Amino acid sequence: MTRQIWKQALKSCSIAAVPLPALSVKCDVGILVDNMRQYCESFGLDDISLIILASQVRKSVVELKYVIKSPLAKEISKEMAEKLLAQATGEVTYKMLNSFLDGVAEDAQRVLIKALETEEKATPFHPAPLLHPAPCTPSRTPTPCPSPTFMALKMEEQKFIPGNKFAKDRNILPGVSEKETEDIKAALEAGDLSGAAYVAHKSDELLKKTELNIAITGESGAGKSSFLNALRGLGDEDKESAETGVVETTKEPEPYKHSKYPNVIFWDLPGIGTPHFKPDTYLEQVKFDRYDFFIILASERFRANHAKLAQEIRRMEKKFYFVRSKVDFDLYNEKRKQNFDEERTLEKIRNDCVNNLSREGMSSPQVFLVSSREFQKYDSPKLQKKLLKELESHKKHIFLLALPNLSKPILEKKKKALQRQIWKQALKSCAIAAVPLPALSVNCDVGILVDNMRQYCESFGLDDISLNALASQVRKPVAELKAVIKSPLVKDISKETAKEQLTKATGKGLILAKHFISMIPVAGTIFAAERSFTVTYRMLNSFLDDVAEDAQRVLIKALERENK
Ligand SMILES: Nc1nc2c(ncn2[C@@H]2O[C@H](COP(=O)(O)OP(=O)(O)OP(=O)(O)O)[C@@H](O)[C@H]2O)c(=O)[nH]1
Ligand SMILES: [Mg+2]
Repeated sequence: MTRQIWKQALKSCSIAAVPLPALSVKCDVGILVDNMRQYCESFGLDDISLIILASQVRKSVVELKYVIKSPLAKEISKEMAEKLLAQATGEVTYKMLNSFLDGVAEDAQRVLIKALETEEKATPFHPAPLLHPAPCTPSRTPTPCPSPTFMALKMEEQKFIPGNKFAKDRNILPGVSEKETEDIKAALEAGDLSGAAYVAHKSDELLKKTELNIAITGESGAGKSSFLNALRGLGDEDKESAETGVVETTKEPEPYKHSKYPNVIFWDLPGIGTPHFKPDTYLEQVKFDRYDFFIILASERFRANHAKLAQEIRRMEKKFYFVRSKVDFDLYNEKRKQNFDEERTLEKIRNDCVNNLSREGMSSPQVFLVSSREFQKYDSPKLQKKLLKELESHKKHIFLLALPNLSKPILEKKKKALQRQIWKQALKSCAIAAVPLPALSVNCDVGILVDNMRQYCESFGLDDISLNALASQVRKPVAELKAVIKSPLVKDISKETAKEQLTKATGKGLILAKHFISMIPVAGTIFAAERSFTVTYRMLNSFLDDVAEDAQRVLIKALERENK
């Protein structure tokens, strides 16, 4: 029955609606009366049903009627419906506070992210050559370079499940201990953004501990495993190297540690587009979303699979380098042509990659031309330097990507707790010392709204004191943090601001109601219909609640035994 209320409310507000000036509501009270009666009857609260019930349980009808709080079906009149409508006001204020609270919660999220993100600057890491084997020198099977966590997981899983070898779930912050995660959560719960930032911003430590998983992906045979070996300074025949071959070789993602930074892990992925790894299932099979950064490797032509991989990475808001492999092979083939020019050929390949990626919507794609056979030539030195230089910012990026996973549920929870109080506040504002705001057709005490708006801001840490503390914590000008806040700041919240917010809420309500009202002829203005819709909807809803409770009480009363 609840599901039908909106239809009935609409019917009452549109067809043959009559203005009720005292309530600023237009509706057909007759339709409401019919519905109220129908609710009573369908719950057995009409005279006939009550007489039958009374005789069934051998009690007097009067005794049963005594526990009914709603009017009986035959007593329901137009006057009674109007009285209940008058009780169902306060809806516009309710919406306004709700949407304002949404804005504040989003602001808190943005401020925290802004506070923690850093400009890209020279790396504090000291670039070291990658060209020597990793200190960890594992055997080729089963896992080339297992870290303790990988080993633990490896032992757990006898059977290979692709992508299952990750050390931890990505729902917790990378590089942050459990204790630190709890501290961040507690600070967020207390609306202490600067406290949360303090823990998260001890970033030197954090960055050392943050694990960066770099996936090397591309089509089968593109030279991914060979490229990884070259990057680690190994030949294809070395004991610790990844297996390479002329047929499909890598059948599951394998981790290999960075030679200098153990928390940087390269993942040699199987190739996309073979019968084992069809394009449609590849991303899921290799658990593509679990890697932090990507190197797409392509030999020969730019293909649809490369576009698919690039698009997916962009969709995840992650980054990649595009490596065009086996350029030695291309040059060898081109050499046979009479007007061969090595530089021009390389430029042609590079431009082709950049153009194809740009066509896919990638802005300033990073393209490197390499040969694993002649790894010191072409763009490999540039690629290695760039990778080392950007390690910190890649790590920071994954930290910021993970942060909302932690903070969102907490801020949501906080918001919900405040939300539960809104109806009381809306009522207070509409009842005690309410003042008419003719321009909005709303009666309320704007002062109460102002108090609430300020309280929301403060409890989310968006007041001046908290913002200053946060700014000094993260060493950024407070203006930079304030720039991302869309709601008014605490000190700027005035009665005027509250009125502006009320106006916005009225607008929002109209859009929602228009959707329904557009389906049937509307009497009067859309605004009046929308307002009437919400008010009558509420009234019918609470009336139905009462009737349902009454029915419950009657039934209990009918069945209970008197203690004689
Ligand atoms: N000429 C030349 N050949 C290369 C280069 N890189 C790889 N190859 C050869 O290409 C073939 C495939 O190389 P892999 O490294 O196994 O390719 P992959 O992408 O790992 O293949 P899958 O594991 O099947 O996905 C091997 O025969 C390599 O020797 C290169 O830079 N130049
Ligand atoms: Mg391979």
